[in-house]
Amino acid sequence: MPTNFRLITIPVSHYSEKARWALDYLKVPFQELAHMPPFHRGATKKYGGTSVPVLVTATGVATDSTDILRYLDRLYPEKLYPAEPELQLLSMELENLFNRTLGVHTRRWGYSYILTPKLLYPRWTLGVPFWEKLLFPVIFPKVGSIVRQSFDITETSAAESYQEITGVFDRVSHTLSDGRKYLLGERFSAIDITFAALAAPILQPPEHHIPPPSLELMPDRMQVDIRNCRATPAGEFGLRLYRDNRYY
Ligand SMILES: N[C@@H](CCC(=O)N[C@@H](CS)C(=O)NCC(=O)O)C(=O)O
Repeated sequence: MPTNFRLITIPVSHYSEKARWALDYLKVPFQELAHMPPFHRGATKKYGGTSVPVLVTATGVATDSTDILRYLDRLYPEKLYPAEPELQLLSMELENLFNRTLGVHTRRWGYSYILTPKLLYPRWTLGVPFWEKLLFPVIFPKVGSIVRQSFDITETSAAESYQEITGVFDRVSHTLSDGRKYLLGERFSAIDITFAALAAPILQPPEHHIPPPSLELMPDRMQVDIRNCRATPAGEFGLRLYRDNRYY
């Protein structure tokens, strides 16, 4: 069994949270190496990664959150992915939908509201080296504008991304409408982790490792979107997963 697991993250990154959750769930001891943008680039580059999370072990490196979950699934007896052929299709369809649509749009929606030094500081600096923290005020103007550009943050981006998010939530609510406990049936899986971790920016679960501020401190429209998403069956499900299945 490889030892010395290290997970390179950006504290607020929900794809990092997906990998962190899988490691915690499997009770794998690991060291988190959190970095503030753009310093994550230096940390990931030497392992061939361009984004976070990156998992480094004594025997290998995984530079994508889904690759990390698949790697852990191969390594440990407790299974994250279903073995049943009849579940493979739904598993793949939902995983792709969450990775490619939900994660992309919860991030764009979130950054549309929180791209201010005050709101971003705790989300980018929790657990990072102290000298990165010190540099936050210096790098924020430049990195903030790169984030604005690369995620296409505009006057209308929050509303556009909210539409995409509600489309995914509808799909999840529909899947759960037959009374199943988890997305693939009665057993908790990587697909549940992927949904809840990537939905976390718009659900703001109290159990998240970055404790959410009270809703009243958030911009008004952001509060409305969070309350609306929380009230859906998919939203209640994501919050329940954090309450019942997010072990630290
Ligand atoms: N497909 C990747 C996506 C990861 C991703 O988008 N990570 C973002 C943080 S949430 C990131 O590293 N952004 C900074 C960058 O790309 O330099 C995965 O699932 O690991």
